[in-house]
Amino acid sequence: MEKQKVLSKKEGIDIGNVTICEATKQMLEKARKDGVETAFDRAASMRACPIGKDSACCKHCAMGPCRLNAKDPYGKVGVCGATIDTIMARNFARMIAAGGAAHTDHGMSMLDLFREVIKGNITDYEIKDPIKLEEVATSIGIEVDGRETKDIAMDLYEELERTYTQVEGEIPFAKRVPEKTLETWRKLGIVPRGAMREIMELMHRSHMGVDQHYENITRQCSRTALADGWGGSMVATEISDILFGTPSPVSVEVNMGVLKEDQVNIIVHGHEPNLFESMLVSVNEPTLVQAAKDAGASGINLVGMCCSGLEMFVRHGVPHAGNFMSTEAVLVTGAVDAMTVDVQCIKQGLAKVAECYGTPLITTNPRCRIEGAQHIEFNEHHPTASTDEIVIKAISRFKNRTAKIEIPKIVNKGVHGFSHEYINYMLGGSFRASYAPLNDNIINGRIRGVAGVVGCTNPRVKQDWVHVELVKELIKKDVLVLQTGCSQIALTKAGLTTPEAAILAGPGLQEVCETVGMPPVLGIGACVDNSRILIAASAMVRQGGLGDSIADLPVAGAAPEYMSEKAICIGQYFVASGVYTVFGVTFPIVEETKFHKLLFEGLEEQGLGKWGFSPDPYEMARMMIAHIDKKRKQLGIDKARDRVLMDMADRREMGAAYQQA
Ligand code: SF4
Ligand code: MSK
Repeated sequence: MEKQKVLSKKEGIDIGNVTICEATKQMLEKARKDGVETAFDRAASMRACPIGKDSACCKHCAMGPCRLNAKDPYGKVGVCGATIDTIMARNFARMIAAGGAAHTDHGMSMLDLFREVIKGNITDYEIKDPIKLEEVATSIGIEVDGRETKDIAMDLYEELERTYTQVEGEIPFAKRVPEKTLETWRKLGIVPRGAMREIMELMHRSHMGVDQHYENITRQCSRTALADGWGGSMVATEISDILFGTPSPVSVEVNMGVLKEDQVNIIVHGHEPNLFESMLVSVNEPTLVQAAKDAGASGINLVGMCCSGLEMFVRHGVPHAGNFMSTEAVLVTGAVDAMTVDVQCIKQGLAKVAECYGTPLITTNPRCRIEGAQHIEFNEHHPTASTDEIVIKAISRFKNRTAKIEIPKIVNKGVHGFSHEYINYMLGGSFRASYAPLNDNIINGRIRGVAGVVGCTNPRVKQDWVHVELVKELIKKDVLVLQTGCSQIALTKAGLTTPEAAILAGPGLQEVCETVGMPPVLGIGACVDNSRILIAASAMVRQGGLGDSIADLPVAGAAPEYMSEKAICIGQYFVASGVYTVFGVTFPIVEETKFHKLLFEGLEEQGLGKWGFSPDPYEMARMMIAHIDKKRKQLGIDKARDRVLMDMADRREMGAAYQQA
């Protein structure tokens, strides 16, 4: 095994302090013994650049790079004269362009697949959820009554293609936006056109010498981010549901203990469900199962990681080995016989760790190749050709395993798969599916409000800890939590995604959870599925009683351990949709500047949401709850909550008095 640089004890990380994930800790200990480096080590040995961290530098042209002073932000300008506000806004814009491009490109791939399936050019996939197809079509004005599924699907494809290519006008899913929210967007000129146009314009405007007013740049940031949230990402989610099935609650196993020493372990990591769906077919192919047995394995064990894993466990109950910061650590088990990746959040460092343990790291998407990894291109026209080949490689690695195997014996269970459709059904029942019970319970105060807690893990903070502490605080204060992305894996490992976790919730939320039989923390999908939260928020507005726009709702969002540009784009589309959104870790802006004031206050004054920042989970919870309470007050429902809480206390007192008697 090739040794890597081992950090000296002095430089080395304090393993007990970089993560609360016990399995990851165990593997970091093993990695240290094996002389293998991970992102935790690199983060500790590489201090974040203080100027870059504040976004106070610009390298948009060769007159620079120009570095401004965050401590005296207006004391200096770039060579071209660009101010700190212009420089920060342009940097922010480019993060949104890149983050939005990632999810919209993924959505476009799903739409390409959909088109080829409808045309009959791809036969390995089919429309699994025709009811959802009709619902989505109806939501954007496509006639469905008495029509063939194929005809509806073709019309839907043609309409949704505009999400990407539309040059003028409003994208199709703008029809789903609550009227008052849409009115605000129209007034501000931020209703998105096609994502390609918005991203192209944002890149143009952030070029040297173009848009040099931070307010104008921010408007295009919002428009581009909305083209992702209500466009590319929403298409990705809806088409994935139509093709692969709409999730409904399923109990899943999470953590590294899902690996099996006596089986061929294959991990799929990335974001696109089509690769994973095909992998599921290949691992069940009788000849391959037999080949695994012939190699001495008792079977083939397919496991997910990161968002690919989330797509698959909500649809098929496939076990999940861990979130973003555990992807290198899982290879250290020595038990992974192949790790297959497609796009997004795939650390280049995986190649070195995989090499150390003799695990084939296999890239499959033409967009993502990694030096040192093998490439087996996934072709949707013959999907199992490549996934079969990957399984064969994994079997061969199993047969020739040389790495010492150590699998942490930790498995946690959670219930996930709360799609918008299922929440609707769960609350209202099959005959009158509706959001009325949710709104009623918010109005009567049992549920204080709703929070979306989403996003990545990041080695700059203790892995999972900020997510878990924040969510515990929120549910304790009767805030129902919706989750997407890597965050929900952190919460499952902490035992908070089971109905039994209701006991940790405040009395009002606990009562609702127990009545419905749901967890206080609802995992709803991958990071691209934040669109489900937007749809749920729109349904709450339409249901009535909680105001006329998303900005009126007693809701808040957070990405406590974010790391990706996708997260910044998601944050901006939540803010532009009307949601107060708090980020942790770090925020790429100098405080006390005009651009900071605009994002953290000004956007709310325009009728949108606003940004917040705190690295501390308790402060973050306090900020979110204060916002929820402010919205309750504006809606005139703050008194109802006081009454309910009094009722609960009274009830407890009465119970105690009864027992004493
Ligand atoms: Fe410097 Fe202006 Fe060029 Fe940026 S665009 S590198 S601030 S000269
Ligand atoms: S995978 S963007 S680390 S949530 Fe979607 Fe996880 Fe964040 Fe990637």
